[in-house]
Amino acid sequence: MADFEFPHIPYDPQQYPENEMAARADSFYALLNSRRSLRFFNERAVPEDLMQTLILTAGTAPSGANKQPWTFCLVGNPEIKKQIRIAAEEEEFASYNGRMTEEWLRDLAPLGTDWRKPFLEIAPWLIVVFKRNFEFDGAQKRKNYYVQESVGLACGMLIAAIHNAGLVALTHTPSPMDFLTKILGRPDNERPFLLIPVGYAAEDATVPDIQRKPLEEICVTYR
Ligand code: IYR
Repeated sequence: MADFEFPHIPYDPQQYPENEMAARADSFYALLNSRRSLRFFNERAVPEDLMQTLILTAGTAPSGANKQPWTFCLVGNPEIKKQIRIAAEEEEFASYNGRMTEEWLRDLAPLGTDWRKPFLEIAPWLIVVFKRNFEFDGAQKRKNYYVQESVGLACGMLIAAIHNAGLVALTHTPSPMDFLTKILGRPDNERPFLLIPVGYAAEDATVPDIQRKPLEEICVTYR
């Protein structure tokens, strides 16, 4: 084995016979293909330790130079959720009533969204994801790398983990979202990335009737 300056340890890869591999790939695809972004939540409580496990799962994502440039704020406090809803609705009202282009509004029409965000109070938990653009090392700033990509990957793993647990989520992006920095008192090296309400689906929840692109449209093969 190569000689490294820093310690390396053996890695024991999980491998499966081809038929088992295909069955696992099919069932994982079926699982993730049944995920939908939900806007209608139930108030039913979700245990905090379960939420922590989901966040640990997100934290397994690869990241630039392994800097793990993310902070997940787990908000269950009703008063803070209310503040977040009020601030988000204020921004969204301005967006839907003048800031967003006609084209953008037309593109969103199939989703049936508007400025109202009641789910920010109804969902038992909000995960507010912050990207860490750099780290403070005393007074010195240390760089993080590929922050956008890294945090995006972690959020993908997070929503997969949420779905796997039988819960629902919305990747919500109120814009602009600097109010989250203020409400949650986050430090200067962090910027809000995504606001993810998590919980059980409302009993009468609906989702837009929209489709995923077929393989031919998303995959180009070079044999
Ligand atoms: N941030 C707004 C608008 C919005 C924008 C996109 I792009 C979406 O995919 C969905 C909504 C909102 O959350 O309603």
